[in-house]
Amino acid sequence: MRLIPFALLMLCGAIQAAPEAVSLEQAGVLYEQHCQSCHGANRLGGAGPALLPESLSRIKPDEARAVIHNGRPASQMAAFGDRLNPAQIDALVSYLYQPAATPPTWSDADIRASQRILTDVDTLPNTPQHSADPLNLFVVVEAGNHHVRILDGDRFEELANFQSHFALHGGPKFSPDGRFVYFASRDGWISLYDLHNLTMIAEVRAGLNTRNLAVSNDGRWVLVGNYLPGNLVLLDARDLSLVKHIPTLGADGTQSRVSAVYTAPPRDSFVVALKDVKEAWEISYAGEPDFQPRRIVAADFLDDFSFTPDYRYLLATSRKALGGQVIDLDTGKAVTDIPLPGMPHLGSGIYWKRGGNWVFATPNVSKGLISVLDLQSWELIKEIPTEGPGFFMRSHLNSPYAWTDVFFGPNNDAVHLIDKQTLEVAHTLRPMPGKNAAHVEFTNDGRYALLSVWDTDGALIIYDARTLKEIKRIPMNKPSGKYNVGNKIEFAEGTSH
Ligand code: DHE
Repeated sequence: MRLIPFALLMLCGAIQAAPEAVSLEQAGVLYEQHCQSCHGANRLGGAGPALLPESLSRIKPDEARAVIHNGRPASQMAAFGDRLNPAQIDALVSYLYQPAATPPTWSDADIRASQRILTDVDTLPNTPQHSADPLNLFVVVEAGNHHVRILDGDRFEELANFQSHFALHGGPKFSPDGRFVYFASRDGWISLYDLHNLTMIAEVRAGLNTRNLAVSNDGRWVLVGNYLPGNLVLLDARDLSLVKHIPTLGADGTQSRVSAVYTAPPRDSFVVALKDVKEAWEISYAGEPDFQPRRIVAADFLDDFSFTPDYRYLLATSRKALGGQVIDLDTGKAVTDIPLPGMPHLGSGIYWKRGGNWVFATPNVSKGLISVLDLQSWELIKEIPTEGPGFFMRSHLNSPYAWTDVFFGPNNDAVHLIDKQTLEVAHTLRPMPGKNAAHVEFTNDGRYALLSVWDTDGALIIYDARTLKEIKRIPMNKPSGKYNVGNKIEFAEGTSH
């Protein structure tokens, strides 16, 4: 046997230790070996979330690298740092951010095959099987561990706590009687939960990347707006079975993603904003609907939007010029541009009566100010400076204050309470100094306000909405949105749509 000199062995070791560049093709093989069993063939998702560029748009590559290396606490995502070298992890991250070689599809057959009926709703009692007021329940999304908690809004005690699909986003929506709640996850899963019986009824994957959903105010239909594939998916609200998908093609045939879809109760219609063509759609569900969209030509591409209290006008975020635009849903005409220069988060905008007039206020995600508009003249009447850009805003008919967070920047532990008449910041709370305070919702009578401290060691904090005294603190892992059943089904003043 030929002996290999010791120095040569050492050199071989050094060469082996230095990770070689890994091609994207090799990374694809690594994906199949290590990731596919959880994240699905073609990265479409499975027990773990989808890993398409659209699904990863909110995660920076460095974070993705760290998650592959270290795993994700409180989840099934294992650490791969001992099995994959840094070059392999880098290549895997690059691979995940690449569009799939064959563009992913999600057909009607895929939607139908994904539907699961978990409980036969016809076998369940149709009265609340708990002692809490069904119109004062709270649905709380605990984003840090992908759970949902149902709270009794009188005693602030937990009635149920269950796992959700990965990354619920947007407000859950309710059946008109408040019995059923519908959730959408970013990965396109729609879930139907029975609040009377505290049990899950059905789920279906309506798309690969979803924006949000709306429920018709007659309780019959669920309309889901998707980014991937860009379309609308209409479901039967009883069991989430597919009725049909509605392609979102502009008048010139251009395929578009959906920015958002909401219900406009007095109009018996869904209103849809399209992201890639300059159109808003109104889809009536009155009578025996054919769900043919009525096209409204917009002055610009539309992002998120809100309504005036009578649902006649739509206030939409516009990417150009002044930042906002108003569309008259009756005439189908663009009315005016509105000066909203700070990237308004209009879905979080709220309205109230100031003196005798309706005003509308919205946080802005790129500037630390609240824009307040007069809804009669469309004039910007005030820009209220805040300690940083905000995301959410809430009030209640019985509250003198509009509560708004400072979601971004070093002061994200602050929450401002704006006096709805003087339009001045009346109070600033710091519920847990150094931790992000965000998103408020009121009890149905407006007496208490529930606030999230959006942190792994966070909490849901309940305030007396008048004295601002803390009533209770419930520890939670990144509680995000919370939704009061009564406020939601009444489409109450001060809450989101
Ligand atoms: Fe949201 C609502 C869009 C990022 C948490 N968000 C909405 C809605 C839209 C929207 C259109 C209204 C849907 C509804 O309620 O039916 N959100 C967007 C974005 O375009 C944006 C900026 C980028 C994106 O990647 O989607 C964005 N949103 C976020 C977050 O980073 C947040 C803070 C954390 C998360 O969960 O992703 C977030 N969005 C929320 C919440 C609501 C929401 C909690 C519901 C608010 C409510 O009170 O109704």
